[in-house]
Amino acid sequence: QTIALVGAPTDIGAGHRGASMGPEALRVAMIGERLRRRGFDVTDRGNLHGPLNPWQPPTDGYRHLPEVAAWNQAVHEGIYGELSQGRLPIMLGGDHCLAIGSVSAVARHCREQGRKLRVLWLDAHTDFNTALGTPTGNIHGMPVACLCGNGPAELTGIGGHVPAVEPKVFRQIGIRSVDDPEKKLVREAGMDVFDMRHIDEVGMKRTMEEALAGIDADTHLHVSFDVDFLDPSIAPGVGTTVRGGPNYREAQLCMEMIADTGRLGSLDIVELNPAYDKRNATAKLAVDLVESLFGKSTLIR
Ligand code: DIR
Ligand code: MN
Ligand code: MN
Ligand code: MN
Repeated sequence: QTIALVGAPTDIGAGHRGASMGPEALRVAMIGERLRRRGFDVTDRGNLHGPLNPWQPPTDGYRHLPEVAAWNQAVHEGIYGELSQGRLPIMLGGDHCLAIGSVSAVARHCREQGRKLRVLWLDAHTDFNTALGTPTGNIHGMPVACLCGNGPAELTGIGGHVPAVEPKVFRQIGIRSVDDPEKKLVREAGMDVFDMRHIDEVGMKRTMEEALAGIDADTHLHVSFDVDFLDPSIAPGVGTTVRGGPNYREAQLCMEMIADTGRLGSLDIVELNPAYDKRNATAKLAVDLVESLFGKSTLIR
């Protein structure tokens, strides 16, 4: 199977500038070459295009809603096109608002193919905010809510099926920052959240067994990897660091256990912000972890 790299160079939904440089940082860290060396056929489809970041304050609870919608429409079409061609897309973000476009595309592909969908949301944050509860208006804090139909029509309607997905497709892992109004929404939606306390108490191994339970040969597995999932001591290159995240070995085990399912069908790498990084170290770390996600192991290959 061919892997397609799809760049989405924007920070349109973020609270800090610089995630727009993420795709190039991942290329400089040799993401394509590293996957090729592992035996994959990799094609770099270049970058999608969209509006510049006007850097405006929120309007009615949203920052840059028209621009976020335009970027997500482009991502939806780009990712849907790759899936339709039978390729495994890796979206190189860009901030996490872009998962509205990618996950809605994956959901549409799964509906058409009659396949089940599971989304692993690796993140410090639940990204379940709405215009009413958001402390910032930044739409990168809202993609899961929008995908579940709770958001503005410009975003919930991307892909033409509202809601794009049900909350039950998500397993959120690494969570340690949830805004107060967001907590109630997460509970009401019944979303499966494996927060850092859960990981501390039962360990990453059991957490991943729980998050991957029920995945079978008919399941398309999508991983939405917000780099702020990782502890800031190893991954400083993100705009919104939150202390107390997974360490290198925990993150690697997480990726290895996902690889073992053999069901990975699509991936987002988002929120990487080279403006906050040191010598591209966080991009290199992300690429190491992507190698594990695509099957690198110590004794076999
Ligand atoms: C915060 C930060 N919960 C917000 N969110 C995210 O602005 O909604 N930071 N996703 O990465
Ligand atoms: Mn497919
Ligand atoms: Mn996120
Ligand atoms: Mn986050």
